[in-house]
Amino acid sequence: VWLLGYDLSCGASSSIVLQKMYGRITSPNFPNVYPNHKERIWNITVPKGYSVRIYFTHFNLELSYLCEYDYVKLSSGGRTLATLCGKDSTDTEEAPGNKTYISVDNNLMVVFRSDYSNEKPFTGFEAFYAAEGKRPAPLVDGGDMAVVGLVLHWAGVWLLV
Ligand SMILES: [Ca+2]
Repeated sequence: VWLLGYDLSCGASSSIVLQKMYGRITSPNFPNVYPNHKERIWNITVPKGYSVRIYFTHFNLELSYLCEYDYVKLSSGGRTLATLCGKDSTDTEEAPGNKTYISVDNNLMVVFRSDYSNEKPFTGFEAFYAAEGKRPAPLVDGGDMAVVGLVLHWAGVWLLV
């Protein structure tokens, strides 16, 4: 938790707060080559009771041992869900491929970081995220509201009668 707060305050100028139910994020300059020495932080927050699911439609970062150079890091609930780099997973590095990742609470932090050089040009990433509820909240809530309205209406009619 302390680390999360630290990251947020340090990267405040480059931190992007996202509060929509779904969206798209990409590396800087996507679909073109991403710049060196860049850090970008997205803070995705959805309503309480929901989780954030994210998947990658494009992923091409510089591969380095344990993703030390360039990476995309997914964090939630004060812990790292994944540190991603390269194009395909190896024995020691993970690339997302078709995998989806889900937050442990209603917040997902995505950090993109590139170091000072690239051996080749790399195009970075494109990802889509969406809120995922344990219950279909909008429909149920809407239904409840309609029921409440109906009861009030009946009460109104009853009062008039
Ligand atoms: Ca690099």
